[in-house]
Amino acid sequence: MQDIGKNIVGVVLQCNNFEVIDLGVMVPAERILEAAKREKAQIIGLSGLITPSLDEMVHVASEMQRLDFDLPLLIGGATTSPAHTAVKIEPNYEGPVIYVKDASRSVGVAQALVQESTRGALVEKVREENARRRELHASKKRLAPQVPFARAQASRLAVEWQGYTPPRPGFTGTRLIDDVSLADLVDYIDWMPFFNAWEFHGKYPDILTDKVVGEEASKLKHDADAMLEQVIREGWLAPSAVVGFFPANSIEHDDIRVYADPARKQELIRLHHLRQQRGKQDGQPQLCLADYIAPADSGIEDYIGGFVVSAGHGIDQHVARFEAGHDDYSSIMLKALADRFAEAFAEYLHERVRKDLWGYAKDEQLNNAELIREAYTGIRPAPGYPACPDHTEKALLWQLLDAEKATGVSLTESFAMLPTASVSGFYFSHPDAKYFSVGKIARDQVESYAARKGMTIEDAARWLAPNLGYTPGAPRAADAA
Ligand code: B12
Repeated sequence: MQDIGKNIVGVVLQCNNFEVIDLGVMVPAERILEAAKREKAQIIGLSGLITPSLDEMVHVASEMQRLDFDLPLLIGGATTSPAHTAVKIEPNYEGPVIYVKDASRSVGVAQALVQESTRGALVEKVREENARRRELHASKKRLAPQVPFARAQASRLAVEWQGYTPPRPGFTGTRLIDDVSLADLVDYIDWMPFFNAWEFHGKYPDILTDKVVGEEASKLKHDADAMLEQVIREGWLAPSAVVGFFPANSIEHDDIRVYADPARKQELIRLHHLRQQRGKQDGQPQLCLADYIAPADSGIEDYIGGFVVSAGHGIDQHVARFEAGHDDYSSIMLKALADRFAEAFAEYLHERVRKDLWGYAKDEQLNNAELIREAYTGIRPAPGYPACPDHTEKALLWQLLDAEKATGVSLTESFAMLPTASVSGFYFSHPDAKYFSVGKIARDQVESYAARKGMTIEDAARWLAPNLGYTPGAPRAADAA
């Protein structure tokens, strides 16, 4: 698995005379700590792209404590945060635990840590900051009242179902999408995240003419275009995708029953969703994705879709080639392009779904900028994103689409997808469907969710950790009300 953030930090540190030993991704704590001892490391760094890695970081910290390590532990990556580092990781390890926001800052931090004269002051400062964050965190929870789950369900989105006929997809079941080439996807690329990966911030294409960084950004784009052209010409990456549509209805407000048969007699799979519980102004609904699917008792025949796309097949051999030649720039460039192709594929396929495969927006005419602005009907939320933050639902999506067999994309134990340059999600067609963030949820919803999923409450709380509006294990009376 290729995590660009981690690669970039490695390269930046190497450029500043640090020797970096990159152990790869999803490396068990045991191997990390063995390697640190063997190589006489001065610092251990962990990178986390999706939420399940956050838990693993806590585990690594506890193991460092158990095995009497005293090395500094650096924490970085897209889902990590100063708060998580201070509240969840540091309490498990007496050595220094330091959150580093981006690659450029990692150099100053690493330099300060390896020098006796500066180490003490930095460690002291970070300890104080972490303690302050923990205090802030503890006080904040009491300021975030949540609506009881039953009340949140009662104030769900009031969709006018009577008189509404959900669009019927062009087919039900799954379909392999094997007629798409990389060249078809180029126009769907959103370039801004590509520039973000290289630490350029602003808007695309304005960034190319920016007074300060324009020249550098243009050079980067020029190199990207050259590699893009070669990747397409020589077929370095093999796109693969599967899409499926199924008869479905929401049940008990928050779950979605997917039927095995058009007569809707037999349940194939039940998908579970989470509902917003934050207090809102009168009349504002507490949203849940299941609100966008007609309830079973309405008698209305609704549908849900799902997809998995990947642009990562074939990448490993080229990355290995670049790495063997110590060409980190090309290696990171290729990974960044593969990620762009994966996102572009998701965008392309969604358009094809709207216009043809599901076919509810046959006359839609949107350009790339409008696509990026999501000015279309219906949504494609991805498990792990804010509207459906539970990564474990990917297991059900995979089952529904027989996704591994169809696309070669597999799920790791922590529900990361391999190859990395892959995106998966659900399709909702209802015109009211919007992206939203579930945000913090209360204990009553986690209990209900665990029961609905057949999980223990502890397991559900662990997977939903970033969304918990209470401290698991603390007395119920301490929950915000
Ligand atoms: C690009 C991107 C992707 C790419 C892949 C990225 C990759 N290869 O690394 C693609 C399109 C494939 C993708 C897919 C998915 N993504 Co995504 N993705 C992003 C996005 C937009 C940017 C991440 C990125 O590459 N940034 C650029 C790099 C350079 O930055 P970085 O990782 O933060 O690293 C920097 C620093 O953090 C730091 N750093 C990093 N590591 C370390 C380590 C140390 C020791 C130090 C000191 C510093 C450090 O230095 C780096 C350089 O400055 C983020 C949102 C965001 N804005 O962060 C979502 C995000 C990471 N994705 C997310 C999700 C959910 C997914 C999917 C699960 C969605 C899905 N169901 O399909 C999949 C998972 C893919 C998989 N293989 O499992 C969520 C994760 C949230 C969560 N709760 O888990 C995010 C945060 C979006 C969101 N707001 O919800 N994604």
